[in-house]
Amino acid sequence: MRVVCLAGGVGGAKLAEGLQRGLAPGELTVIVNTGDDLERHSLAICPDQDTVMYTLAGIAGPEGWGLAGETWHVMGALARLGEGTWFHLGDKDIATHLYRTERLRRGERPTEVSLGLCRALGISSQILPMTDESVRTRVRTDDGWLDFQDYFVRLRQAPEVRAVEFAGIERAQATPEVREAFRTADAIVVAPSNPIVSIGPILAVPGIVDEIASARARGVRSVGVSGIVGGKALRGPADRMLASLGDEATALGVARRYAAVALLDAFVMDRIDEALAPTVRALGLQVVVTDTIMNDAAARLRLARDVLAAAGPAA
Ligand code: FO1
Repeated sequence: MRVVCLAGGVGGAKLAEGLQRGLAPGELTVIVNTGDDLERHSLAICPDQDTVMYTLAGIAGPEGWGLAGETWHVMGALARLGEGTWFHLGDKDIATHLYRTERLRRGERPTEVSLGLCRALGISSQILPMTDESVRTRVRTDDGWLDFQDYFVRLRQAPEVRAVEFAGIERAQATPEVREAFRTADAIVVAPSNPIVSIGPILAVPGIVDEIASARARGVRSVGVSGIVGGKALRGPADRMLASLGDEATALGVARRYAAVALLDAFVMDRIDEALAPTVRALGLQVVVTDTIMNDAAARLRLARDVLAAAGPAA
């Protein structure tokens, strides 16, 4: 069963890891958000791609991003030189950014670099950037526009978000690899990532929504998972962002966003939100109510199996 999973950072990576374990090697393709990408210390950094990559390789750090067993000597040395070190890059993680930056400078496409990293780390799944063109998520706060990582890491998501833009999106294109993944998919999964700044940029890449619509027209089922549980984001600022952008900060608010772009056949939400199920069903979605909190490897695999069951022909 070939599965295409759309994902952002930590939450998406956990479900992707469950899917990878529930599928045969090579059956999973993860399309990752690149709107969070940035350049720091002259290095090309792709946080969501790397979070998914390290998680699928079983080497992710304790916070879910970065690497396990890190040391921070380079950051310490940069701080002594007076450089800003608010974006923490571990010593081993820096090797990934050196590898990527070098290959991009030589003219490789971001997709080729990502596939090279997956091979080097022995990952059986493919991780594809949503596009090879540069797209940068920016958020408008009461103090003006901010680059995404300025808002997310440096300011710890404290400001209210009044608007979001994906700079460069109009010049972006779905890559041949992304198109091929949708054309050969048996199921599409939308991970429990932030619907606005993780899944939003992927859906905004010209061509991607059309590929999803074509896949669904040939009978491929598309299943989304809510990252809002009991009115709270499992991680990050999705709940506050939904509210400040005028949506309901619940699983229903997430379902409404996806229903507005006719993205899904089925929606998976937590047992705690069961009372919202009839309203979500009224949007035309099949609803699966289950445990969605992925605290350990067993929970990731269990949720992945529920999602795959909802995506299967018998659902
Ligand atoms: N998140 C943080 O909260 N603080 C950091 O210093 C930080 C550094 C970092 C370095 C490399 C990387 O791949 C990810 C990193 N992240 C960090 C996570 C990341 O920026 C966010 O979780 C995502 O962009 C949101 O999906």
